[in-house]
Amino acid sequence: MYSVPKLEDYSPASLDKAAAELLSALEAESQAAADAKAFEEFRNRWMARKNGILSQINDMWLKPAPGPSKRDVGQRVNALKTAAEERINAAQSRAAGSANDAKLKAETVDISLPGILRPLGVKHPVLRVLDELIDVFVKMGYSVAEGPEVETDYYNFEALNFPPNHPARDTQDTLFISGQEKRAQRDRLLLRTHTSPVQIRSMERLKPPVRVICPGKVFRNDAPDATHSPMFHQIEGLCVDTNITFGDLKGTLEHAMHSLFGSSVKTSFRPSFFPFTEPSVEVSISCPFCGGKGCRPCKQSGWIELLGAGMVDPNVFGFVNYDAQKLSGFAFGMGVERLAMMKYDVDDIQQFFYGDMRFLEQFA
Ligand code: FA5
Repeated sequence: MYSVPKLEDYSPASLDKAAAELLSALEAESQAAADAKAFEEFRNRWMARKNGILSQINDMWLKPAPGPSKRDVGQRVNALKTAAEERINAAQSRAAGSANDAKLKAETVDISLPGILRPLGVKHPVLRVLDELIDVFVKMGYSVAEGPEVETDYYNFEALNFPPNHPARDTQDTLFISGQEKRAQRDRLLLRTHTSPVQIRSMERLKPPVRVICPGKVFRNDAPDATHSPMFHQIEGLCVDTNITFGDLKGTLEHAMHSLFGSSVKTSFRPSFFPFTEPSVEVSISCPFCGGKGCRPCKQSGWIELLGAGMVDPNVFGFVNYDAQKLSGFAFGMGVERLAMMKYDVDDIQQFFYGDMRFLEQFA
């Protein structure tokens, strides 16, 4: 590395030689100072007040020069200082440029790279079936009504004509809210076991004729298995008017099942019992997988039971001050998960609640 020599000879020729050596060292070091750190070192080595090369030539060349040579040495030292400043400025812009280049390079966006694919969310299969059914009934002139998931005993049981000791009121089926003992039986809170309370709430709110569907979550103290879940969805239907007959119920449910499963499915109505409908029925559809021949989903019977329904019991009209002499109506309640299981050939109801992406992605 260059170091400033002591001058023995102050003749113009040897002054020029010493100046030329210094210039070429300056040039080489300036070129080598490629980044900010190297530039800093380079500048300090040449410009530092104490012991920088430019100070050294002042002290070692100019100060000791004999009187007659002072002018020659001074001119060269000044020229060298000017040259050094130029090289330092040039090196500074090169170093800044390289820092800028590095910054730009780091920030470069490669627009030829494929983008990050963000998976789009889709409707959950249960909500899909729910919305599809709502659509079918809205087209038939029904409106949508909702009710609370935490219900009173009155709406969930009493106004629906459940006698005081009906087994459905038992803690075996119903999830009661604790600490309700001080309240009257009818005001005690529970998680609704079906969407039927919304029938009562709707009739309290509306004058007949009434056509409502009531979708929502319901809760039962059922142990989870392939067809039971402690939380599931129901969609309730209620139609009240003058001259509503069982034929209207059959026609309405047949139309809904055809819309959901295709026009080739058949419906079957078998007698059943619900306290709030009389007569009551269990409705099954012919198995959409085997067409009624018998297969695994329909347990070889050719039929799949989907919902409960019936004609509104006149006692229920009594609770909402509807005139049971003039009015008649039908109601039904479907388990939405069970419908979704049929529609999408899902053999375990729990799949709807695991949140397993491998299952859910099939509906994307
Ligand atoms: C009822 O809940 C009546 N409220 C239905 C009704 C409404 C009848 C209006 C008459 C008039 P049920 O307990 O059968 O009925 O339940 C209705 C449907 O809910 C069943 O057909 C089934 O599809 C579904 N379901 C019942 N329990 C469960 C469960 N633990 N998990 C998933 N789905 C269930």
